[in-house]
Amino acid sequence: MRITALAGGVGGARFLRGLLHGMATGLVPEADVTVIGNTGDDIWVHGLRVCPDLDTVMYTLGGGISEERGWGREAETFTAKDELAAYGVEPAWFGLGDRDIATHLVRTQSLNSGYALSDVTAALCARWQPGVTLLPMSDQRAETHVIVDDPSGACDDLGNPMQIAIHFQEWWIRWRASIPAHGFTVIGMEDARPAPGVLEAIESADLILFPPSNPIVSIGTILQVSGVREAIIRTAAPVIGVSPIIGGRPVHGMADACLQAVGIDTTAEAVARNYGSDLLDGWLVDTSDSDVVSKVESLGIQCVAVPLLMSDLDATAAMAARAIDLANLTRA
Ligand code: FO1
Repeated sequence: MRITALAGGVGGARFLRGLLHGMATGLVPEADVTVIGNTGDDIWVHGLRVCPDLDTVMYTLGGGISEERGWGREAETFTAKDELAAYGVEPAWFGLGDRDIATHLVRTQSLNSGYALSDVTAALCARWQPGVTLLPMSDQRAETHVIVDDPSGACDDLGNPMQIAIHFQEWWIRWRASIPAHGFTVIGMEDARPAPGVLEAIESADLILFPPSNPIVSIGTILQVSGVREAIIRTAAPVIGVSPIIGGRPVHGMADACLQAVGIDTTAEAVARNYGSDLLDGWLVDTSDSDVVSKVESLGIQCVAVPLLMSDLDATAAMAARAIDLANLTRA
């Protein structure tokens, strides 16, 4: 069986770890898994190319992730970051870990030598052996920016706050998504093409999964890459999503801030509606949201309420098993 998953950072990576655990324990049938990773979060920092969502998937599945943070390396130190701050070098707000720097050095040198991001990602994965084929959504640079009121308080001559675009990482890390976002724009998306293997992974899949990643800035960004949404709509394979919202709250990260920015309610139903029945065949919601099952089904998306808290590997594997059950149901 071939499974293709679109994934962002922490939530998506942890779900995929559960999926692989389910395969290892027989709870889930064996499958070749391809992950299409979001690269909209990527950023140049101190001359290094950082790919947060690709690295989070690679480290989480490869056993190098910091469980405490959900990103970056375990047993990490931040000596270089402190030294940079001592020089007054910006951005001081970006947490560049000493071990993590090795990944960015290898990536940056390879990119500067002319290798494509997809080649570099494959080379990095040769070390980490994540157990999946990890593809960037695109080899072209496409970086999510957030439209915010200028944090300096600058206003136009009518007294309205000036709006500026800041890099997603600055909004996410420096401001903790606390300054209201008026929207997102992925700079470079117009020239971004699916990376080699991306469309093939969608077209050859027996099952397509949307893990509980951020539906706007992670999976939503991947869907903006030309041809990706159309390929998913065209495929005969079931497309099953897992709600990242439980009981009106995001499980990881600050998806609520992203949903509010684009005028989508922070509910399991609203996220399913936003994806739409042209994309989704099935949608898993948490048992605490079982009241939305009929509303989601009225959208033409089959819906099941199951425990969605990824409290441990077995619980997450059980979620993956229910996603596969739902896929079989939608095939019927
Ligand atoms: N997230 C933070 O909240 N603070 C950080 O300083 C930070 C640094 C960082 C460095 C490398 C990396 O791969 C991820 C990092 N993240 C940090 C997480 C990252 O901002 C988010 O995980 C994704 O961009 C959103 O999924």
